[in-house]
Amino acid sequence: MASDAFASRPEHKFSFGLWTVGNPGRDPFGEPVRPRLSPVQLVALLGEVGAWGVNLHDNDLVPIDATAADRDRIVRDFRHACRDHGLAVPMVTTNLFTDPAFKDGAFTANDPAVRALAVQKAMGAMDLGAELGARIFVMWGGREGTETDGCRRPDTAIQRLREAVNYLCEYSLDAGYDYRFALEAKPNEPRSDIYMATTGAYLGFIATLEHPELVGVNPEVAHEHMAGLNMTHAVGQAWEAGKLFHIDLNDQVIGRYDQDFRFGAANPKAAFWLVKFLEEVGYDGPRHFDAHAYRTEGPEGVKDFARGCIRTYLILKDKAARWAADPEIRELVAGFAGSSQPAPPVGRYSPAGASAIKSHRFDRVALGARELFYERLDQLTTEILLGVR
Ligand code: GCO
Ligand code: MN
Ligand code: MN
Repeated sequence: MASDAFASRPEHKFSFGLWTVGNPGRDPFGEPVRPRLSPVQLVALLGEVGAWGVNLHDNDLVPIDATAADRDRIVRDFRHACRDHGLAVPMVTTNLFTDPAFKDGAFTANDPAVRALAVQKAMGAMDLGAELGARIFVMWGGREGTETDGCRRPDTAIQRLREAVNYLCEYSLDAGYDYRFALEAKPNEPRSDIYMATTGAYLGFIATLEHPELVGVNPEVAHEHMAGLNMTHAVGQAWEAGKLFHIDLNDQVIGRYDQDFRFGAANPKAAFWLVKFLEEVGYDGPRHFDAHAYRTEGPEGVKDFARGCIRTYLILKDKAARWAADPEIRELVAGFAGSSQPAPPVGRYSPAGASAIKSHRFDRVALGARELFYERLDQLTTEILLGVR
């Protein structure tokens, strides 16, 4: 039965943030449209829709001004709820964007006291996550950016960011937390321009850290699409570098405001290539949905949204298996996979190999004349996605 075929199982590792299903539908033009659910209620909701994990910012769970006693009570209730509904807490993060103290950035802010506060808050979030069993710490620098570049030099910002990430890596080691840090890029919103606009920018930055082995990336579909980029290519580079520590699945029309749509809602074909890639390479980290329901929805619509994310992922996974098994597609792929004429391999450089390549006589005209049939391939893909194949 179709409903069973696309039911979520723990090994799929589908997770949601408290802030996603808990989003009350406020936007820059309008007030909340849904009642705010408590973390314990949200855990119950996630259990009901079949999620495996729940992620959180420190302040999604513990209010920024909570007393130590309040904190402990809230965390205890939350842990019990997670246990009762069978949910893991795979990832935590820290909110360094809501409080006015961070209006000029957190780790990159000009004021050293703000930078120290940000580090303090991040260490507190790491303590909280460790208590909940989280092993992944996401860092999204929502306020790490500018409206006017007169405020600081961009290289200074990067140096400050490096200092903070190095510091937090040391803290994780010192405390025995065993975190893997996943850095999340976004080109803009809420700042006009955010430093580290793309996943590729972070991959370059990671190589400059003191503990690059602890640090990877958290690519997000919507963030790459906001920049007009190809998410699957970004994920491919991260994967190939051994840096795909986490992933934020959602959707977004290219060129629009930060939409955070249900996974696959805007660009199902792009979502298909992404799922196909993740499944082919055997990515086994959390499949985290960082999205929220339309503002037209109430509590039931939020569940429709969450179930839709999961279902679309599993439908696309099924389509990817169909794609790989399709005889016509297999034949096309076999046709372009191999060499059309004898040629020395490139491989690793050697003087003998180089002279073999230099002296080889290629039939360049035949190479240019080779027909590839990608039109046919893409049409077959489209037909699989449209359900007629
Ligand atoms: C956004 C981001 C955030 C982060 C979250 C975890 O566009 O607001 O995607 O949702 O993923 O703060 O760090
Ligand atoms: Mn986002
Ligand atoms: Mn995100």
